[in-house]
Amino acid sequence: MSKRILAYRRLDEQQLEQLRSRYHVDYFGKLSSADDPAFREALAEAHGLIGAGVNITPVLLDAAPKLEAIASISVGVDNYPVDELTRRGILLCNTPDVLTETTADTGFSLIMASARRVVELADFVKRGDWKASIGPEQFGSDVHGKTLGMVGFGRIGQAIARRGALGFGMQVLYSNASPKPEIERELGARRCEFDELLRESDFVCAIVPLTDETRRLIGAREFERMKESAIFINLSRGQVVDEPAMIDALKRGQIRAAGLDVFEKEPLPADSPLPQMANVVALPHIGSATHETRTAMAQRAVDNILLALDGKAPISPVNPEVRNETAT
Ligand code: 8YV
Repeated sequence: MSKRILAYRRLDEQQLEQLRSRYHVDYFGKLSSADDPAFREALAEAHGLIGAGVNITPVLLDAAPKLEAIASISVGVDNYPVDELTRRGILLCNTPDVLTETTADTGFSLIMASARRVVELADFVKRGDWKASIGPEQFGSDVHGKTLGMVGFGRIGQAIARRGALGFGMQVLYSNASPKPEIERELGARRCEFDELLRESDFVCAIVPLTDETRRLIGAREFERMKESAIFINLSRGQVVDEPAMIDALKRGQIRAAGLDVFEKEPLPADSPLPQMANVVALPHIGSATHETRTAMAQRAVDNILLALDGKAPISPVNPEVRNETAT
């Protein structure tokens, strides 16, 4: 019982028990702030961290001198200074694969809800405004048969494209650092230049990891290149988009609508105009948020941290070079 794990995201009883049977666990199921003195105290003694939603800065790492490994309950690792962790010999693990299909479901529900104005018109019924047959001012746009442009074509991007191509007969364009010949064959997808994708797509769907290269990848210039009828979907990170430029494009009718799961600041600040805009469907970052998937992600993180603290190869390391292991 010499090592200690600091858990700062909700885990279920059975998962906590799994950790407690091996190590001492400091548990903050609902951490409000990384400045919480009790959290800082636990951090000073922690060999392992398991959690999500806290920006792990070099300053926090300085306060965690015993730290050997971190298991993030997320696939995105933009909350971690990966190079700095590697320099310090701290292993970082994430949760790929287990959230792919659920997050793609969220992406597709944003496509459908934005195109068919589902939220806006459901509210219209709820308000009691449905007094006569609806007219063209409330019509939406088709999804089937349209062109889906994927900005980023990793696991989740491919899963969204599969839904579009096989379920809705959509043409798939994608821009991605590397070509993906297998899925091109499976879906008839085509890799193209970013500007061509912006120009040709009816739905432009951003699903890239947040890095220095992708920060504000989509701004005024990109919205200008999209069709007036385009619908923009963001399922990656809010910082991938220049949010004021997007709001401007939506207000001016430069694009038709947006379906957003992520924002520059989360939760959305009270003065954000986005929730009030009729052509915006805004969700509270629910990409992977189903009972089944969040449980599977937490379980993957539990497995990762136990393996890592045992000196074994975790299932999904982000910086395996810390241990000279091979990524799986
Ligand atoms: C959640 C995600 O934000 O896994 C990710 O990278 O974006 C989402 O699943 C994450 O689990 C933190 O709550």
